[in-house]
This record gives sequence, C-alpha cells and structure tokens, in this order.
Amino acid sequence: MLNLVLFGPPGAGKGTQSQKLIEKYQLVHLSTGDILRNEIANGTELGLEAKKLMDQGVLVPDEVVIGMISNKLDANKDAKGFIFDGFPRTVAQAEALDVLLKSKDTAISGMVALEVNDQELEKRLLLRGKDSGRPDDANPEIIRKRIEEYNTKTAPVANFYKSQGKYVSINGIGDIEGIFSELTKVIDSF
Ligand code: B4P
Repeated sequence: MLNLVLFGPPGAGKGTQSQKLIEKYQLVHLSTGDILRNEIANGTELGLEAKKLMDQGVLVPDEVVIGMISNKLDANKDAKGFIFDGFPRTVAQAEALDVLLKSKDTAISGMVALEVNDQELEKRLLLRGKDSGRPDDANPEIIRKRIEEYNTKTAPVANFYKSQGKYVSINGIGDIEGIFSELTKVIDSF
C-alpha cells in the first residue's frame, strides 16, 4: 500500500497537488479540511462546532479529526493507498494515525512537505478568498492566525516523520506542473 502524507502550511498547494496525485497513483484522497467543510455544508452538529473554530483560523480538536479519519479508513477497505492532505496537523494526530494504520497492517510510506514562505502563502490565500467563499481565506488576520497555528502546532509533526526516516521536503514555489513532477520523483522513491 502507498500511504502518503502531503504536508505544508495553509496555502502551500496540498489540495492542488493532491488532485493530481490521486489521479496518477489511484489513491483515496482524505482531506480533513474538505471533510469538515462537508460537515458544515450539511449542517451537522460536528460541522456547527467545527465552523466556529475554522472561521477563527484555529485547529479543530484532535479527537474529532482522528475519529473522522478512522471512519474513512474503515469505509475504504479495498483502497490501494491513501493520500492524507491536511492531516496529521499535530503530533497527537500523527501518533494516532500510526496506531490506526498498524491495526490495519499498514503504515505511512512517507511524508512530502511543500515549502512556501509566509508572504507567498498570504498572497495565494487572499487571492483564493476572492471567489472561494471560504471565510478563513477572506481576512488577512485570520490567515496569519492559521499560519501561526501551523508554526506552533503543526510544524513539529515534520520531526515525528524525520525521526522515522520518512520525511522529504521540496520547494512549493513555482508552476504547478513543475512541483508535481518533483513530487512524483520523491514518491516513486518511497
Ligand atoms: P485545509 O482545508 O486543510 O486548508 P488549507 O491548509 O488552506 O488547504 P491547502 O494548503 O490544501 O490549500 P492549497 O494549498 O491547495 O484546512 C482548513 C481549516 O480546517 C484549518 O484551518 C483547521 O481549522 C481545520 N482543519 C483541517 N484539518 C485539520 C486537522 N487535521 N486538525 C485540526 N483542524 C483541521 O491552495 C491554496 C491556494 O494556492 C489555491 O488557491 C491554489 O490554487 C493556490 N496554489 C496552489 N499551488 C500553487 C502554486 N504552485 N503557485 C501559485 N498558487 C498556487
């Protein structure tokens, strides 16, 4: 099984590259951001709670996203592999993912991080905010809060995979096709 973690700050291109990767490698795409936005759109209790946090640019509690991922793994028993996009976002989530995958006799193959500086991230997210309808993309202060959450809570997840010898980073600035080509080179080496 090929199980990839696509890592990087908000706006690094995880969602964009995931769409291309699932097509090439026939993987199931698990984006916690998309799953949460779906819950919001369906007006579920979980969605209502998550919306309050997401609109402020802060992370949703670990137990909520871990439960969501566990359900999705169970619902895709025949998958050739998974691409985890926007998850794990804390070390606790990374530890829980290892346990979940082990119980299914599999493991993370590798993490690829997209490196993009804060100025470029802010520019991309504000641009997307013009027509995405996402409240968390519309306001520079909320965007900066998301980047701060990433730096304090999510960046340490890289060390978790480094210590397992599963971490590779690539430059996330440039044209989408060029970045995709670099990503596939790394993934083919896993
Ligand atoms: P996400 O949905 O994961 O939001 P994101 O980080 O903004 O997505 P992404 O990084 O994929 O955006 P992309 O680069 O594709 O999370 C939203 C919120 O949900 C979080 O703040 C949090 O509250 C909550 N959440 C989600 N997962 C969670 C978890 N595990 N634990 C707790 N809370 C969680 O796109 C950005 C823009 O850049 C696009 O417009 C794209 O077109 C553009 N772009 C992409 N590549 C480019 C390139 N090479 N050059 C120029 N522009 C590019």
